Amino acid sequence: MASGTGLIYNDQMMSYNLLWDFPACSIEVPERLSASFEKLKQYGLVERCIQLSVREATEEEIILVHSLDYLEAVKSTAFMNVEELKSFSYKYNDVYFHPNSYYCAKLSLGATLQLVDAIMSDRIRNGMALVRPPGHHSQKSDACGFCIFNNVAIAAKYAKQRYGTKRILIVDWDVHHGQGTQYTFEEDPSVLYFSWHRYEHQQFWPNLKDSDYNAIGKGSGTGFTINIPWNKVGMGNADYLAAFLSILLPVAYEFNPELILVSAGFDSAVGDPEGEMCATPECFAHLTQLLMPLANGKLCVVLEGGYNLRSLSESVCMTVRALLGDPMPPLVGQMAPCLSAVETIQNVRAVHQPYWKFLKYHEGVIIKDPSTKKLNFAIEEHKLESADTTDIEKKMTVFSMEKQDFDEFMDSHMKNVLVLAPSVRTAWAGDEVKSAKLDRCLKVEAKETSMEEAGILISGGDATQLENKRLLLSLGCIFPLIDKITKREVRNGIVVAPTLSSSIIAAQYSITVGASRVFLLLLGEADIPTDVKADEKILVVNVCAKQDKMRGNNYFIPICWEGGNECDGDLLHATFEFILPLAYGHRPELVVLAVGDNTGIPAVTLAHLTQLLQLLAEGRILVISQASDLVDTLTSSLLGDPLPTVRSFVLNEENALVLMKLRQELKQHWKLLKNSVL
Ligand code: Q9C
Ligand code: ZN
Repeated sequence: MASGTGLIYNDQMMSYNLLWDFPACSIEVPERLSASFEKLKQYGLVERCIQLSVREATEEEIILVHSLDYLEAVKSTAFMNVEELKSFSYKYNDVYFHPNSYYCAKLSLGATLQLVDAIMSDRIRNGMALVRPPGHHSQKSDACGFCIFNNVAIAAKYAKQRYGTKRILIVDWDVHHGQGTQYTFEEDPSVLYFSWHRYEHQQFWPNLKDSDYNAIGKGSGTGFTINIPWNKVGMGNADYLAAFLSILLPVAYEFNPELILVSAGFDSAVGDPEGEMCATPECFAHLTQLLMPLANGKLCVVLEGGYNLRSLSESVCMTVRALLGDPMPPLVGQMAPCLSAVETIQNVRAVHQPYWKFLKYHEGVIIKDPSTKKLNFAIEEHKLESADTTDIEKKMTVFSMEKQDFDEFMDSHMKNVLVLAPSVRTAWAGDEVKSAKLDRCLKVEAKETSMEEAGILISGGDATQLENKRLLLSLGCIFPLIDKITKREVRNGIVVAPTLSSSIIAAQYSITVGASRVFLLLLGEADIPTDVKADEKILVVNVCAKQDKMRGNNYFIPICWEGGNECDGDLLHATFEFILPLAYGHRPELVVLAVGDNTGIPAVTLAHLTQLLQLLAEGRILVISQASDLVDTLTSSLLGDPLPTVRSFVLNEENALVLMKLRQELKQHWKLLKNSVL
């Protein structure tokens, strides 16, 4: 089992810079690297990573993507004077050359390949390469947009060639469209390219039609290019999260990559002069951890853009924290994507409908005339999300901030989102269960619980079930675990309990000991008392077999599989389309996951669900399993081990329709459920 996070940095990649006045390129400075590395040191993150060394890429590696002529041309820049460099640079679009550019471009690519090697040979689990020049705009015979060699595209070809990697996912969260990467793989179904980018209906650089939502790949690669064009600035945490949950993650699970490469540009973060977006640094930590369950955790993060040094360095640190498996701070801001983002998401889902199973049951049609093209755009938008006006106003002020004010804003923001990891990751309590995984966990002593103590927590419930001694025994295990989790002595916990009703009492108990909001996800049959259903502090989602369960309010949500026996993909589908959007919207301080013993859900799927739920509530989750044979799998997931992949992704049509209907009913209240304007 591969463990550890690799980090590659070398200050030799700072040895080139812009030598003449060229405003379009003035933001790409050597300090981008040193600022990021200094911040990593400040936070003590460097010593927690495994440092890898850089090397120069070979010519053979460079020509995996680039032409020989282009390689020779770039090579010749090492001997040019400033005038020659200038005229060479102007042959391309927004890129500059320096006598050291060729050398640094070889180091930048070599560092990326070193990271791929370490991950593919299981020496580390994941890692980040802090490199410049960036790569994703460069094409077969062209430098472009500060990029000389396409690090990530070459890395994908290299992994295919050297390790026989069959499916590679490239996630390009840089605020610009990585057209170089798209062109490299547009006909290749073995490389799925996902990119979001500032687009503004082609008004934004590089102003290509190829960046729009309807550029989806060619030939046998059709459907394997996914573009998310943002048609306005100011996109934030909720917009990025919505794009991941409603498009990327379901597709990625269906694609089942063996390796994930991230073109990690942080010009998509708040304060960046190029992007003018609003996502805060911890958003990138969430994006990272949302990808970590895939590809056995083989995640290779490679720096691209990012031009606000403060925002860049904080975002780099958050990404590295996520790779290390640290608990995530909650995402700030209203968890509501804006109208323009929803329109984009609707269009992307509509054009990709024929290629991905999970989109088959999509109600959307393509919006030809989006709100951003209308004259009264601002008014229209505020109508749809009047609740968010303060949020939007806040966003607008960030754009106009002076540097000093921005740094103050960041100082206070980063203090607010600082999360300290408990020294123990996983605790358990109860009878001996045969699971080697529990050896790596803290055993917590059960304490005797009286009927009164437990009974107080159920008003109007069925008191006779409390006579069940076994329930009291399991509560004696559950309460101390919740105490330890809420006191931050341990991050998460697991217990085997004979009945799922203990999970309802667990949720109530955690409110009495101070949690403001709890998310209870119940997989299986359980009687839920009316007062719990009505309690807005406890969001209950109950995944159960077909039966007559009335919803009634926004805080008790039964997902009843009308289609009977659910298929492998149904729960995963529900997780992205439904469970995670609700959970992010609720902002719980504790998650309780209760797993019944006859759910029919494959253990692997449960492991993925358990890992994904750890993104909420700073990782505070209590898992209550009815079946002891699931303990091994669930504990492994709580410990943060890399997960086996989900092989099949079959959806039951009736069940998909159930989710669609529920989403329509609930999306006014839970706004992350919006993936179309209908
Ligand atoms: N307003 C990367 O982020 N255009 N490249 C600059 C100045 C070029 C960005 C225009 C932007 C290139 C890797
Ligand atoms: Zn960029």
